[in-house]
Amino acid sequence: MRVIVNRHQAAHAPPQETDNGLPVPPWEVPDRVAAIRAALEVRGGFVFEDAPPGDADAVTGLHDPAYVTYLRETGAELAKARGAAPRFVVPSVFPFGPAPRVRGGRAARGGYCFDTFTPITAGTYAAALGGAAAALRAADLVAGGGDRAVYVLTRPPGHHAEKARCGGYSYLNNAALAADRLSKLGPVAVLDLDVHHGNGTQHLFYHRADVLTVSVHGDPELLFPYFSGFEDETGTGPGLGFNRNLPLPPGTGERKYRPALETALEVVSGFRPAFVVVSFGVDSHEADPIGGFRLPTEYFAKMGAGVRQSGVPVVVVQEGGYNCDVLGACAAKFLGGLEGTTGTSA
Ligand code: SP5
Ligand code: ZN
Repeated sequence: MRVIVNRHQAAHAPPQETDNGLPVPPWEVPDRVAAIRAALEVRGGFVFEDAPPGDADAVTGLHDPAYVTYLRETGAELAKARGAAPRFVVPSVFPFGPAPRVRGGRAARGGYCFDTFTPITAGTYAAALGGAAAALRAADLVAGGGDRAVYVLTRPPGHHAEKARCGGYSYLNNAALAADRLSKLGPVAVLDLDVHHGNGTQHLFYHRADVLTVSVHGDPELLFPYFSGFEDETGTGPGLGFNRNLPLPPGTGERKYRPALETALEVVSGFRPAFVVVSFGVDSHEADPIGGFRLPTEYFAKMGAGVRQSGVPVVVVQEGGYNCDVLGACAAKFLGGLEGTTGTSA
């Protein structure tokens, strides 16, 4: 299987995230990608390819051009920082209300971001754009018919990023960009298996019938992103009926996950997609520090095998997963199941 690598991923390495107002060490770190790559190299059968150079014009079809400019220019400003000047920006205010005014940088920080977990650094734009380029390259490979499955090994993640807002460690929505490109060729299903709801992906396609979005995740009443991912969110306008959320309680293990995944896969198959894009997270693993689910490593092979049953070309995009000791094994299991080289049916 081909693995498209984002060579710029390590340029994004915020020194902290902010949780309930307190600075804490970041969970979303460059070592995550290194750990996965090392495990895939040991297992063998993967061909690693660098993504082509990123291109802002390739992301502004889905993302707001002004937001993309904001990411680029904020990073360029931070690159000039000297001495005691801050090395990242994070919002302190979130412009809300009937007519929020966003005149300057401090308001823009909160206008273009929905949480305090997602700092912008000097290297964020390069890393995020590299991930987008990797996802688009993977889409082109499966579109070309030569590859049945391509894995996008990247960070920062993407599935929480909306049209004009970062959040949840996500800046550009890699999976959504791949899905949007593939949607020019036929119907696309996005299956989100990260433990957190893919609110950004849902948001980007909520009004569209040509891209189905299906997500299995922790109940947002109790888990990030808290404001999105409930069962009654089903799409709007022409997109009504083309969004499906399957929230599950904290502590979910294989017994509760399996029927939800089966339902998700049935919904995907019923849509008769030409392509499937998987937002893949390992934060549903029992050893993840923030997910709260209890899936064992072996189960990831069954997840991959389940996706294989769709029978259509698949782009797998790496999203979350924060225990570097298990990331590689789980990714290898999932991709093995997807290829049909390991695992049994879900
Ligand atoms: C892509 C992705 O997985 N984004 C997830 C963003 C979650 N951010 C909130 C993290 C809050 C961590 N709280 C720590 C509790 C530790 N027991
Ligand atoms: Zn996640």
